[in-house]
Amino acid sequence: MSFTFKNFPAAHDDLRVDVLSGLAASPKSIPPKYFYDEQGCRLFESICAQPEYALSRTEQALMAARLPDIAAAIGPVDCIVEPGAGDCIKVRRLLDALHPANLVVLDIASAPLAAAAEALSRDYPALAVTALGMDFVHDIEAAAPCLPPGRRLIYYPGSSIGNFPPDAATALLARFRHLAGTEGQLLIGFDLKKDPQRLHAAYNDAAGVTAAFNLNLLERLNHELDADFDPARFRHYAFYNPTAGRIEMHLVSLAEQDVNVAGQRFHFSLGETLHTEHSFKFRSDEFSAIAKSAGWPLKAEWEQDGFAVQLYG
Ligand code: AVI
Repeated sequence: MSFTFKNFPAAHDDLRVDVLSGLAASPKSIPPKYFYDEQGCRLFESICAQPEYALSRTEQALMAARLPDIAAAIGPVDCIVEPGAGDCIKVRRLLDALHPANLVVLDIASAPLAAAAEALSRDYPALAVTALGMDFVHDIEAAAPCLPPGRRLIYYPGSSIGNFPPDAATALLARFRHLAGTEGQLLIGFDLKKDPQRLHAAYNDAAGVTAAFNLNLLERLNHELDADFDPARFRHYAFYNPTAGRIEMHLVSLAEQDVNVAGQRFHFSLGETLHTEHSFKFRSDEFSAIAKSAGWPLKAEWEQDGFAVQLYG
């Protein structure tokens, strides 16, 4: 068993700077990556178990059903690289099918990543596992020296790409292209455009878990930035914007109110929204055009019940 962990201090992940500038902007916004404190990670897991939010279940069902085809299309690989690997569970299916010699997992939440990757390395004694705690969106170049030579597969499941605006998504895919090297491939999962009612329900589950996930951001700011948000004076507001092809999540102010954050005061008008997330949905041809502009030619694709997995390289 071989396990290596390296932590890269997050130069671009300053909660205080991002939140203060987002609250000073008009309209107000906070980047969605800040949802994922410990409680946010727990709530996201719970979202994935809600009947209305089929995205993760559908992707895993597709991967299970089509794994032999997917593995055959990928062919032999020496190294799987998973940015945003989190609990390192999804990649196990690919390890079992592809038997690479190396796995490199990256995540900004370095402590949980290290624990999950070390546990995984115990279950795969022949695999060399490297865990890199880093903000891969900005600092992915730092991962390059940690990758072994040979055929690399970048694995980016879960429709995480949908949480980036189109320009940022293209830029991230281009960085993946560079990291993968000349023989590299990309296996990516994303949510497809579908009946807006289904999309609306997925982000407005009856049990209120997505609402709790959204409002937890305010609790996080109260704890970590000495803020005084009253979550009862904000409401979760998520809807599908068909023109932009995305779910928009906001927190709506239910009152005229002032809030203090890290020693600065911000005014919210009644009905004003704090924008917290975009979740873009794609047609498969739309997505392959974006990937192509980032240097990735499409090799194969699979679809199931409103979700797509595409292979590039
Ligand atoms: C992580 N990401 C793909 C989720 C999504 O669907 O955009 C985050 C999420 N937000 C609300 N529910 C789930």
